[in-house]
Amino acid sequence: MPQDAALLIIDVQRDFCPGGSLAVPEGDRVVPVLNRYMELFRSRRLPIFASRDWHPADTSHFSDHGGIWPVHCVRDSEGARFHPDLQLPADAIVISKGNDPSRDDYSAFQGVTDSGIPFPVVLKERGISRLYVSGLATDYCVKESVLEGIRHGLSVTLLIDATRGVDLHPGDSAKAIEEMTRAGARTATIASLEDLPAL
Ligand code: VGL
Ligand code: ZN
Repeated sequence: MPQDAALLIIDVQRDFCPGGSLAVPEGDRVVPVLNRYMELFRSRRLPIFASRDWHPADTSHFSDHGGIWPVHCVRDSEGARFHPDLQLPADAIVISKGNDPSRDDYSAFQGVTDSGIPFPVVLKERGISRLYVSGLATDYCVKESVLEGIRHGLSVTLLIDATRGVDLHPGDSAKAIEEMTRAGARTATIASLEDLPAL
């Protein structure tokens, strides 16, 4: 069975879910289906990465410092925690991004592991060439991560039943999906993957 695939779950954190400070409409709806994706990847012994937005309090990403967003996912805060129902396995690899106070860092490829290893380096070390991308938000971090993955030469599949968008402007998420597929991303759902003998 090929071992070059991995699951990437983007930013399924409290602040991006209903009740959070930058709530994505229906953001929490991705959680049950992501639990199924994680089960599937675990059963095939494929790695699971979970990125998190992890900002300092005084970043230019926030509107009180010149950016466009309300304060969200300040590192170590309650709002920055993963959704409580997301069943991340103990060996999931957490990727933190947005640490730099002068950059937005929408893409998980700008992130680092707990020991400071850049995400692209971890992918290379593990021989991962195919990424299955999911999470929040479709029109920002998911889109940027998918496009950057393709630029890095990876084969990227967007899990369309496990992503939701901000839609700051109506239609942004639909446009983002179009842009990702035009760039070469494939799409899949849990049913289509569960039916495959190997990912
Ligand atoms: C995100 C807006 C601001 C995301 C992060 O994770 O998509 N969106 N910061
Ligand atoms: Zn952010």
